[in-house]
Amino acid sequence: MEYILVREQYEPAVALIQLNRPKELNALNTQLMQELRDTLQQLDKNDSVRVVIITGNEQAFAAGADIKQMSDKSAIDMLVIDQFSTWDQIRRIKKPIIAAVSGFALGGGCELAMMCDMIIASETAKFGQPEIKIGVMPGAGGTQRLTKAIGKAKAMELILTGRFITAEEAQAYGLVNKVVPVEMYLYEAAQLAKEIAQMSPIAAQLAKEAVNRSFETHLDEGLSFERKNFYLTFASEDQKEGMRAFVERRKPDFKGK
Ligand code: DAK
Repeated sequence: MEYILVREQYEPAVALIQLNRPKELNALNTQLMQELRDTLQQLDKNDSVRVVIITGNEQAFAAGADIKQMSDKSAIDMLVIDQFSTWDQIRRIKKPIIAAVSGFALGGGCELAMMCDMIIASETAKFGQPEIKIGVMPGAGGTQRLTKAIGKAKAMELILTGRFITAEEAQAYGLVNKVVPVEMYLYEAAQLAKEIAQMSPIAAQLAKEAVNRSFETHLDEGLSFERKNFYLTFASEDQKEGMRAFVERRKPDFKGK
């Protein structure tokens, strides 16, 4: 791996992926995205990992897709390169993913953060979809996910002006879960990850899938999908253990079975 660093047991059952192109503010080139996809797919299959954190560095989560790599491409070049398949594969990761964001989360960087399940931000984080300033528009879900997250008026403003919002604004609009001082954002993300890692990984996976369905389908279909996955949790030993532990007033010991 050239552009990402991986710590498989950053905390017990919590893996950390660090985007690592600091000189380019973690601009997401094709290779970085492929490395990220491959790593996430491996961690998804690794039973000793239950939650993944994706982070950058203090200066940048990611300042967008690599503009230098894209700048001279034609529409057909972009079609043939088909970067969407990599992004789609990342979207299908089953384990919970937390983005720990400091500094710039712009364009594809903001879209990557929004593809994660939750965002913990440092006070210095800046979010935006500035693609319009370079003559394009969001291409990896920004028009959809930002609109669902913060509503039409604000999403339209950010996407049509390319303005950035601060971490505090992002929290007020519902884009991020929590804002903390810069020395704390990774710690805070790890605390959240550790809490989730104690839950049944089966229930967590099914619940993540069902929450995501609410974005992707109409309510009727989402509810029936949620119901089916809810029933399916009852096929797991973890459901028995979890409910039994509650009744017996002790901590559950989830085995992922
Ligand atoms: N791409 C390539 N290099 C970048 C970059 C980017 N997005 N952002 C920054 N860099 C590089 C700079 O070129 C500079 O490199 P050198 O010139 O030193 O070699 C270095 O990082 C430091 O940047 P600055 O010198 O500009 O630093 P400043 O602090 O002055 O400014 C900034 C920071 C973040 C405001 C500025 O760098 C900036 O505006 N960056 C571009 C932000 C942006 O427009 N982002 C959106 C890019 S378009 C797709 C999936 C996704 C996408 C498209 C398709 N498919 C699946 C098909 C997404 C598209 C985008 O994200």
